[in-house]
Amino acid sequence: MRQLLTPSGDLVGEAPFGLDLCVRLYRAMVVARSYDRKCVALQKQGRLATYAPFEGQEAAQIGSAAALEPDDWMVATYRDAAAMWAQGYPMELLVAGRTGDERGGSPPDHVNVLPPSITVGGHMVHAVGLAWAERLQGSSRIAITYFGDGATSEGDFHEALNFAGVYGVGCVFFCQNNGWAISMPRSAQTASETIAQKAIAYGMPGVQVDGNDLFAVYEVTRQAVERARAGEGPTLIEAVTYRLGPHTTSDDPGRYRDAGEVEEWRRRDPLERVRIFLSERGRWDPEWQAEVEEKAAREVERAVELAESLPPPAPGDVFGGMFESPPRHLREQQATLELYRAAGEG
Ligand SMILES: Cc1ncc(C[n+]2csc(CCOP(=O)(O)OP(=O)(O)O)c2C)c(N)n1
Repeated sequence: MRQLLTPSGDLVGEAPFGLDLCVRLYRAMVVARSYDRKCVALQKQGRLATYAPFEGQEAAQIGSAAALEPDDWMVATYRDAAAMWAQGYPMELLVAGRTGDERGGSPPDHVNVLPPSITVGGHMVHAVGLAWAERLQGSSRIAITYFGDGATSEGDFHEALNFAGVYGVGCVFFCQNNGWAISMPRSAQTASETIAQKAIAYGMPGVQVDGNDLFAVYEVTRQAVERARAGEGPTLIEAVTYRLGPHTTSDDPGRYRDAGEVEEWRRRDPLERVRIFLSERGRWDPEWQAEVEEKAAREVERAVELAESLPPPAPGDVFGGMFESPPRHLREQQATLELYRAAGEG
């Protein structure tokens, strides 16, 4: 397993970036954590629908997204808000999406990030299609897709990797192995020793990385992205990390996993090791931390205010989010709704 920064903050290889980028990415991880905790609180207040927290996975998401170009494609899941935000998805739309507002699923045109997939695994084939389409059009844009350990048991995972392997598609498969798929432990998910080794069967490199190590995640993703952009084909990355919180705000992990396991992973906090690294190089102190946290909280607060100040969607808007030309059954339902509304107004 590739590791560059140990849980105690020791650098055991060459840093893949300088201190300035390290500081920027640390700030981004603080914003991500602030966003995540805020969303959990908003859900408890009834201001969001179900929310899937990613606490513990910040390095996996921020480190990998940092290895992309701003217009590369990203196709991710309900748990990947940090990666999506880092790739340009407006935070207020991420929040709006979690209130159930369809407008949260329509990022601005220049943002090459698809709305989050709730269907486990189904989105990976879309990422392969996007990367393949870019190649056919002679562009050097690549795609990255995020998914969990549970998604590797879906047929779509195998179809996506197989197609990408056969056609040498420029797609990076980024698995966040966070130990659990709801209550299903990784050990019961697959008999493979690692998820990374599944790559062998599809004729592509597979790499296992410490997913709580910002440095190593950035390094391996950068290499995979460069390979993809050079036309050398796909890579499967297994980032070994941990979901510190519940599967979603409707889940009680105390019913299926040991509190000791969670404590053990808390000691491998992805933010803490970068904090120690920066501190030892004179780039961190408690006042600076307080300022970084305050700025992060303000950014999150602003996004929440924007999301909550959107005028309420009209009932008929629900028909507008999916099709350019809605199919007949939706047109019929829309007409029925209009009849009811007309009757109500009359
Ligand atoms: C096709 C499909 N099957 C089942 C579900 C219900 N479901 C939602 S999340 C989840 C577990 C996914 O685990 P994993 O892929 O490891 O990702 P994680 O939630 O841990 O990030 C399941 C089974 C779903 N959303 N889609």
